[in-house]
Amino acid sequence: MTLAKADIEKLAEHLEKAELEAYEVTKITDDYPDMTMSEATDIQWEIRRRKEERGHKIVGMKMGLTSWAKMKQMGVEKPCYGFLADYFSLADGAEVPIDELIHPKVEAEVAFVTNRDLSGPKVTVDEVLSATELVVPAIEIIDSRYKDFKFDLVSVQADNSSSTRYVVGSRAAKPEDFDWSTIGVVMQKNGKVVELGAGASVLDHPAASVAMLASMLHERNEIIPAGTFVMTGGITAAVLVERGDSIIVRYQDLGAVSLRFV
Ligand code: 0L1
Ligand code: MG
Repeated sequence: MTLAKADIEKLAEHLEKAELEAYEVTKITDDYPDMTMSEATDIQWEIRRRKEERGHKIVGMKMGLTSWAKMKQMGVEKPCYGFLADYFSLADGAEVPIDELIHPKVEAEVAFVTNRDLSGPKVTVDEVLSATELVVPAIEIIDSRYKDFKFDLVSVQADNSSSTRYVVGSRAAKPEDFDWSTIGVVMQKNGKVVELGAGASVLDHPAASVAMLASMLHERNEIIPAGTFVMTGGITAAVLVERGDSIIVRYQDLGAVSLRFV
């Protein structure tokens, strides 16, 4: 299928409006069943362009659906990626106004900050680690614009991989400080443990997620520039939250990160 530029622009506006005004839409492949992943990515990059045109900064990237648990939960077979805009960032302990969101879920993640460009289809875990300045614990809030979180990989890639907000913890580590595949996380909701996991849930090693992002960007002749903040994907399954819920995620040797939905 070849989507016209006008269709890409129209679909980007449609999905971004749903994000900004916090309402659900049906998945876009219902109307465009032959849409390709590359066209979906064009829509995502058009949403990004629209935000930059209005003065927002892009402050990082995220990988999504990087664990078998998440792929199974959402019924897809491959990861996707998205961008993080400046207004997505929240402080640790923040109160999140739930009315700004549709049906948010939270995920425990680790994020990498790079110090060298990463590019090409075959970046390795070791190359990612040697190009990493810091690793930080983080919580991602995702909020698919699609009704009931029902989508396929193409629709979700167009919808900026459900990106909406994120929070980073106050403790950072060097890449060599831990084995990131065995780092443990425990998520509590309202004081009860709801999810737990280890770094290897993310493509066997969270750095493999950064390598996969480099490879997906390479398909568009893009790279991960030095200094990029990359959320590597949920170590745990995503947990639905409602007004009044408190979330705390404890990371092995890296402290805790928390949020409350108001
Ligand atoms: O960050 C994620 O893993 C989410 C990617 C998009 C799929 C979803 O909304 O669950
Ligand atoms: Mg995520």
